[in-house]
Amino acid sequence: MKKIFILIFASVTFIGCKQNDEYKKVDASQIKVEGSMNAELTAPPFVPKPVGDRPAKKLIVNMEIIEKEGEMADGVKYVYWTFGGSVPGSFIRTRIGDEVEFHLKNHPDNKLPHNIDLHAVTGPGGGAKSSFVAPGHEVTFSFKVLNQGLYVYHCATAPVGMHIANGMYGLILVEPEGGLPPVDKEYYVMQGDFYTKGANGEKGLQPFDMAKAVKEEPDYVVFNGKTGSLTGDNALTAKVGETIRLFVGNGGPNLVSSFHVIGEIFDNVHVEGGSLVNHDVQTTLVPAGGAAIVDFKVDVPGSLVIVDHSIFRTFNKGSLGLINVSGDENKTIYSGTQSDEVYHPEGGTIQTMPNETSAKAPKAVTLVERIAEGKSIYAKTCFACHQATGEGLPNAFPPLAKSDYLNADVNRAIEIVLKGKTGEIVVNGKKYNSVMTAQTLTDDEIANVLTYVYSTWGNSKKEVTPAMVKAVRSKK
Ligand code: HEC
Ligand SMILES: [Cu+2]
Repeated sequence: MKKIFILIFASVTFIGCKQNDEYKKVDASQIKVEGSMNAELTAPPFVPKPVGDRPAKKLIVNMEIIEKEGEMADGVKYVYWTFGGSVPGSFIRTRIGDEVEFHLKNHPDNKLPHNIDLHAVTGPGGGAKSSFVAPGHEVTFSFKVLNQGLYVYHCATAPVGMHIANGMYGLILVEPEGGLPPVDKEYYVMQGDFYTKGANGEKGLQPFDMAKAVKEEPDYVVFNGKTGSLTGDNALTAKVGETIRLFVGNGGPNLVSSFHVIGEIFDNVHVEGGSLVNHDVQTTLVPAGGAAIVDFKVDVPGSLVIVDHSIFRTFNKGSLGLINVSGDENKTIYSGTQSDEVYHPEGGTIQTMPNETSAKAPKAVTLVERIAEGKSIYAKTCFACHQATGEGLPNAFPPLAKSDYLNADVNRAIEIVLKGKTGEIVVNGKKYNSVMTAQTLTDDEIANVLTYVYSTWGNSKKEVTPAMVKAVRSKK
C-alpha cells in the first residue's frame, strides 16, 4: 500500500516537473545595457532578425504614424490608420533587459492625434499617457523590457475602439536571454475585424461603421489588414523539412480568434504569447489584444491554410491565408487519394441545398435589374465557394472570373447551377474534381445570378434569360 502511494507520488511529481519546463523568472531590472542600436522594423508578414546572443542594449525605435487609403478587398477602399504604414504595424523585436527609447512621430498630413499602448511596457497605460502626439509632432519615452513574450501594441486615443478598428495595432516581441530556439522561417500574422458602411464586398471607399462595431458585427475578419494579404502572390512559402514559426497576434477590436492551420499540427505553442509552452496543438485561442507564438515542421508538400476556425469568418469574411510548401512527397506521412470510386447513395451523388429566397425574389426585367438582383443572389449562394470576386480557391473551387469553361457554353453553365456538378473539369488550364451542390433557385434567380457572373470579372457579358433556363430545365 505504502509502496503504491510512493509510486503514484513519484510519477505525479515527475510529470509535474516535465510540464513546467524550466521556467526561471529573471529580474530583468538588474540587466545592464551595453551600447545602443537602432531597432530594425518590418512590415508584415516579415519579422526582424533574431536577437541571438546579443547583450541587452539601448534600442532606439523610430515609429511613424501614417493615415492612408488602402484596399480591404478587390475594389473596396478603406482609410487605414497605421503604425509605420502597414496593418498590422511594424514588428518590433527586442530582448529581455533592453531599454527601449521610443520615438513616436505623427505625420503632419494626418488628421488626428494618436498614441501607443505597448503591452510589453510596465508603466501607466503601457506608455499611452507619455506618448500622446498631435499631427506634425514627435514624442519620446523610454522603458525597460522586464518580461519576455510576444505582446500586442495599439493606439489608445479616444475613441479607442475606432483607432484599433482602423488598424492601429501591431506586435512587439521580447526574446529571452540568448534568443528563441532557431527555426528556418519566421512570419508575422495578425488578425483584425473591420466594420464598413457597406456590406462585405461593396465597392468604393467605405467609411468606418461605429454602429456595427458596437454590435460586434464585422463585415471583414482578415489577417494582415485586408483580404488576400496572404494568398496568391502574397502566400507564405516554405520547403519540406523546414520549421516555421508564426508570430500570431489579434488586434480585434472585438473578436477572439480560433487560430488554426489546416493540414498542420503546432509542435509548440507559447500559450497567450507567454512562457508556458504547450505541445501538439490543433487550434490555439488568440484573444483580442493577445498573441501566441506557434511553430511546426512541414513534412509534406501542398498548401497549408491559415484560418480563424470560427469558419464562416474564413470563407465569408476573409480570414484566410496560405503557406505553399514545396518539396518531395512523403507517401508514408500522407498518401494522397488512394482510390476514388463513384458512390451512389439513394438520390444520386449531388445533394440539394435548401433555399429560402425563392418565394420572395422580385422580378428583374432589364439587364441592369438582372445584374443587381444577380449580385445579391451571388452573395447569398455562390460566394461561399467561388469567393467574393469569383477567383475560387485553388484545388477546391474553380474560378468564375475570366473562366474559359463558363464562357464557352452558356447552356452548360445553366445546367451546372440547376443540377449541380461533379466529375473532372478543366477551368483555365487547371483540373478540378469536386462536387458543386445543386442550387434550388427559380428560373429567374438562375438567369439573374448567371447574368451577373457573365457581366463581371472579365467574362463574356452574356445575358441569361429565364426562358433560357426554362429550356435547359425541361430538357429530359
Ligand atoms: C458548395 C460550394 C459551391 C457553391 C455554393 C456553388 N458552387 Fe459552382 N462549383 C463548385 C464546384 C466544386 C465546382 C466544380 C465541380 C466539379 O469539379 O465538377 C463548381 C463549378 C461551377 C461552374 C463551372 C466551372 C467554372 O468555373 O466555370 C460554374 C459556372 C459554377 N460553379 C457556378 C456557380 C454559381 C453561379 C453558383 C451560385 C448560384 C455556384 N456555382 C455555387 C462549388 C460551388
Ligand atoms: Cu490612433
